[in-house]
Amino acid sequence: MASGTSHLMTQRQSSVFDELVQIDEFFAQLQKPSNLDSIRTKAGEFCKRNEHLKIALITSGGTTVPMELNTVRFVDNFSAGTRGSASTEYLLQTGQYAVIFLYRSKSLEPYSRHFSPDELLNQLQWEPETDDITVSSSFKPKLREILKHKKETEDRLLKITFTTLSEYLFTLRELTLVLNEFGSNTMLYLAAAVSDFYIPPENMAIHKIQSSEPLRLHFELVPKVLRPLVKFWVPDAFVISFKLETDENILLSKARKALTKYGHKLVIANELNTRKDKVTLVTETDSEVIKVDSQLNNVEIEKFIVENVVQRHQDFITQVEAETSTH
Ligand code: 9Z3
Repeated sequence: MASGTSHLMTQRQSSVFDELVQIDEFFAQLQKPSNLDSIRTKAGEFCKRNEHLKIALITSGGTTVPMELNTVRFVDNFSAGTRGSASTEYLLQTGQYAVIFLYRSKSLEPYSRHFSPDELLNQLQWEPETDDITVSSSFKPKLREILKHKKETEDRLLKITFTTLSEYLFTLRELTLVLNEFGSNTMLYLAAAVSDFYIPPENMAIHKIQSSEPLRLHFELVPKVLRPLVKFWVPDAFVISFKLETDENILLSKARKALTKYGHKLVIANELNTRKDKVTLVTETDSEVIKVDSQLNNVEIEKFIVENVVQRHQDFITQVEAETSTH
């Protein structure tokens, strides 16, 4: 009996060890971004400055997967960054959070997402006589509202960009080193659409692939970093992941599977074409649907998602505090 148990323990320990080695090996073969130290310093200072608040890391937008080391071509995905940028605004507006917004370069950002550069230009008039620039009066209420929110929250927002899959993964890991210090006060809201596939640098063409013949590419699976993230990088944080499918029939079962596999608190399940109108919040014990008619009512579903997760995070903190005070 005793030897059976110790054998089991050894097996379990070795599988955790194997997993860590596998993740380390995966990172070791990727090109490390050169700005990680400065990101860590900036994030550390930002969190210190805001330690009277809860801290959220919101990821947003899609990662690229390069096809060549000297990259001309890459594989990308659909994500516009609406979910992440809108959620960041609503979370900041609660007044309870400082937010690190880790987003795909050139995807949507809080506040500026409300208009394209062209829309903004069309609302400005240059007066040749006075050389003055004026803003259309019909546009002023909307602009005023956005500028007001931007000003009220700018000290609590830190924006960091990524483009490639490896930039995203390295930066995410680096940020968790900072966030881990803040324990259950930290919320991770992982809305970025991160590639599941990549070409290992050792298998990648060095130069632009020539178009002299048809092309067949082989992608390897990206190891699931959510597992070490939940288990080792930020074990005390409130972690929320998103699950995206195009087949509604498998969405909830996949979301539940993710929850069991990674052991975090909440999976927000969405289907590609209805993602602006419906999400399902899946926990270990139940599920809750949030539904809006975004077109008809001019509302954003992120407002309700954020209200919901803020409450869940608070309940989590209260529970952790109660548990620590009884031990
Ligand atoms: C999401 O599911 C996000 O809600 C969207 C938001 C990417 C759909 P947009 O940026 O879209 O507003 O246009 N994010 C996570 C997608 C994802 O890749 N999840 C992985 C999966 O489903 C798990 S980590 O396997």
